[in-house]
Amino acid sequence: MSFFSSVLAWFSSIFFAKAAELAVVGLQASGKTSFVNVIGSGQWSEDVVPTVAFNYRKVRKGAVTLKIWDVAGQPKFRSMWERYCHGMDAIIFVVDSADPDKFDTARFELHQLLGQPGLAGVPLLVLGNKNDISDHASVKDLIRDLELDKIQDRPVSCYSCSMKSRHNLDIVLRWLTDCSH
Ligand SMILES: Nc1nc2c(ncn2[C@@H]2O[C@H](COP(=O)(O)OP(=O)(O)O)[C@@H](O)[C@H]2O)c(=O)[nH]1
Ligand SMILES: [Mg+2]
Repeated sequence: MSFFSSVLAWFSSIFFAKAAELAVVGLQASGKTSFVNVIGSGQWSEDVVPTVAFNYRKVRKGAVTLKIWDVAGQPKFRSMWERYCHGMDAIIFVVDSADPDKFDTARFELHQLLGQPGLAGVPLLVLGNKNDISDHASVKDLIRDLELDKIQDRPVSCYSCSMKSRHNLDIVLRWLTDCSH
């Protein structure tokens, strides 16, 4: 890189730097921490330590800084979701798309969260994770089972993806950088 272009890159990193604050919620073992690890460091692991309360991670993607709150999903932590989602640029709701027995609980918790008055309008990204497992639910199934079409007060996107195979992660990352400012 020439001297000029490196000075230019340095300037633009300061003046055009963008950031997004994101809260990642969803039931336990849906893959929230795996998501943050995979987009943060590219690390995939079969055994992730269950999250106690929350993890915070800052990830740089080009000129965009993603500040991510990874909140625990066990029942006793779900009442904290609202607090972490407050003031975020987006809420990321992760669901294990290969575990349909949990869809009812996931739907209940998601709609309970979105019903909080302080969170009106915050964009929602639903990730149907673990699509490397056969018989996973499609985006169409998730829209129906999680009743995503009933959410009218905010932008909603839903992708089928896998942290293990990294399927669709490029689209997800583009969505996240698009909600930065
Ligand atoms: N097959 C498969 N397993 C996954 C995927 N993402 C996460 N897991 C596994 O699911 C389990 C729970 O993941 P974790 O990230 O701790 O979920 P969290 O409780 O939502 O943070 C771990 O054993 C992960 O290795 C995926 O895309 N495919
Ligand atoms: Mg976790």
